[in-house]
Amino acid sequence: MTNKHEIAVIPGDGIGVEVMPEGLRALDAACRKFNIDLTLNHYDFASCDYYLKHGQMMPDNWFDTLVKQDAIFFGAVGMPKLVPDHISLWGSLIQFRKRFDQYVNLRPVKLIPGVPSPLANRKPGDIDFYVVRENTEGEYSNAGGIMFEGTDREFAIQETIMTRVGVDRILKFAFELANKRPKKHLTSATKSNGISITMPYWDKRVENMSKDYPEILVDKFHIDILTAFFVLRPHHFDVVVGSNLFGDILSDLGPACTGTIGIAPSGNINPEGIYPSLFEPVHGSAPDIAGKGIANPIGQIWSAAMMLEHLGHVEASTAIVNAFEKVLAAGPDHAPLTPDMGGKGTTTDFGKVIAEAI
Ligand code: GGG
Repeated sequence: MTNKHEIAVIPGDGIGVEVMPEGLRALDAACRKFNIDLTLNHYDFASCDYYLKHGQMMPDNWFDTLVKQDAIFFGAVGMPKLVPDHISLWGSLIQFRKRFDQYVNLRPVKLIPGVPSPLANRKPGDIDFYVVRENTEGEYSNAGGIMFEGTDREFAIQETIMTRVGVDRILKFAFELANKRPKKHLTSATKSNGISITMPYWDKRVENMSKDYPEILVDKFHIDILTAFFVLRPHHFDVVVGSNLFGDILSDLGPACTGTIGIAPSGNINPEGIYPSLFEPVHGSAPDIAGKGIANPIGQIWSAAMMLEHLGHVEASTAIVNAFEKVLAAGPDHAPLTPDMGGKGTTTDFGKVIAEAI
């Protein structure tokens, strides 16, 4: 294992620009402590500012530039008042996920001591699971179009694509993850009563793969009742696997059940390591609070920890997680937590205290 890595740093838009320095501060502290040598390469593209200057979200050579990096550390994308969201997302994050074959979007959901859950009577340990989101196909396909635009016959159509390779590889990742966990429990998100072709296909692939993992308890729920169970019975879950859209929805809802979406991290992973993986907070650019200096930096900091683990530095990763857990446990009276956690701290105050705790 090497301790030298090239990291692309892309803050993006909105609060991405504010939380990124805190992610880097935590990375720096952990790397100093564990003698990890990171070269940070900063890029201003994959942002709406770049789009407004250049008419596209990224330069033509973005792939060749980023493919040489060991990982990509990303903030958030989107300035919907200036650039339509589908243009900014398809011009940046979705390009990374598809072209770098980051087919796993791994999103931990964990109730941390000191962070009050909005759900009644939940304590740390009750909520501790992973959402595994398929990240390169499914509902996020660009296949379709609008016809007869501007006439009474106008219609829009967009296809969902589920390939056997695509479904099987995300399921395999999820089964393997469940197999490593004590509960050995996999839940599949589906909607095969209403979506009558692709979802039964997904169910069939789950059933087929479960034969290779007899020790894993497998259940499946339609997405509507599954979202209700996230709120009513979060302790039920261990590893939850879903399509691109369902995984996206569940991985916002899960962290919301643990107190704030501001703490949730994610890894867009190419498990084979052929291409760089990308680590980013689950939250978006949050234009409503951008520029106020109050964004919670933990989603970015925890994403830094996930990136270090992915690069093979488990101790450094654990040091970051232990540090923010310690600061959170201190509570808003003793640490400068951000307002979403009941504190009065700024993004920077909060980030500095966490870095010091590493
Ligand atoms: N850091 C995550 C981010 O910027 N998300 C923006 C967004 O709209 N994401 C949708 C998606 O992850 O598919």
